[in-house]
Amino acid sequence: MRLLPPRVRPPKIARFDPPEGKRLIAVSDIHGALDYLRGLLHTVQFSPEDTLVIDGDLLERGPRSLDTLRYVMDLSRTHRVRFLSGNWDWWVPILFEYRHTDAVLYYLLHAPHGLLWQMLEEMGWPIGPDMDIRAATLAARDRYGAEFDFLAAAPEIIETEHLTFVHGGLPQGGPSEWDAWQCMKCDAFLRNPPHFDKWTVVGHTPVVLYHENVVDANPIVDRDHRVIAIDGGCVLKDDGQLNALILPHEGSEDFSFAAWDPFPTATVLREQAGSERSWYIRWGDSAVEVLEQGEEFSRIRHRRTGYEMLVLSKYLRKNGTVNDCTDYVLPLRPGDEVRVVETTSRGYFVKHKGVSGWYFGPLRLHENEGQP
Ligand SMILES: [Mn+2]
Repeated sequence: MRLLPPRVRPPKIARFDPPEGKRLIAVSDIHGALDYLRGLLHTVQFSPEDTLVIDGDLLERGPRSLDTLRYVMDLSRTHRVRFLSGNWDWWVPILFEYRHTDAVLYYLLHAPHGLLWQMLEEMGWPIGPDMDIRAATLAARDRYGAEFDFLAAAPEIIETEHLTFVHGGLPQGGPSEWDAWQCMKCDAFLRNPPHFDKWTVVGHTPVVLYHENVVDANPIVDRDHRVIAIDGGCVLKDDGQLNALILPHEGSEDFSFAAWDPFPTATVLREQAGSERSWYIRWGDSAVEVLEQGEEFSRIRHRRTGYEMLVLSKYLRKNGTVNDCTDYVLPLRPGDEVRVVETTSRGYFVKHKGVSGWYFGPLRLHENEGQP
């Protein structure tokens, strides 16, 4: 959602003191992927003893924004849940304060699965280029008052004694200079963060984008600047995952992580040496020249770097770019567990401990894997 003024208003900052000695779990960028959220909460055995902080971008881009919002609202009645707003959750200001009707209509017509789209569809309100978007949003507000109130109540920043949670990042300067939208939209915060006394936990920028040669979706802990970036790229990246940052209690620096993705698990049966050289072509820097077009794989040259690799032909786009991909070959040993993202005639594209790459040996797929 764009078209906001460069400065909107100061962020709402909520102070929160979690109970002592209880786990603190942070998740970000769920993006309407309810199955990832449920899977991850099951994986970490989330219980009423714990606190869950949702670090923004609960909604949009994924398939089930309205269901995901309702799930979190229900969850917060029985569990300790704190939700702060990301740039994709800011429906209330955008619809009812700034009234960006043209942008909202454009978005509705081009992203037919977001929160407002799902509300209107549930209401039976016809969506089309000639619709009265103002009337539609007011009708949605009448019908979905509880949902909009929940979103409107979200701060942009949550502070505990030792931690600051914010979706994008904190701009230079102090709270009086911060702007709510910039806090949510601060891109690639980890490239140049200020130093903070408190730990700052951010999402927004998928952590894979901070790496050059490998696709590594694990959270990044920058101990010098005291920043932790946790966005595992769920929904946005085909091989993405939903990460959880887990603190045994507020104030602990004994960080651990868990992740969930929907891919089947398999066991590696043959040793494989990792590649010494690899490249990760990613969104925003993905212009390629096709050197040899094949049915399943094509040889391409990355235009900016001249790097050549094989990519799945289905990843080639008509506009001369390519879906995120890598030629990295994972170092693996027999017995390693991997998650299988793609099965091809050359081998498997898999994830091992959050790192994506190729494996060319045999696998044993696990059966009867229970999905939560
Ligand atoms: Mn975001």
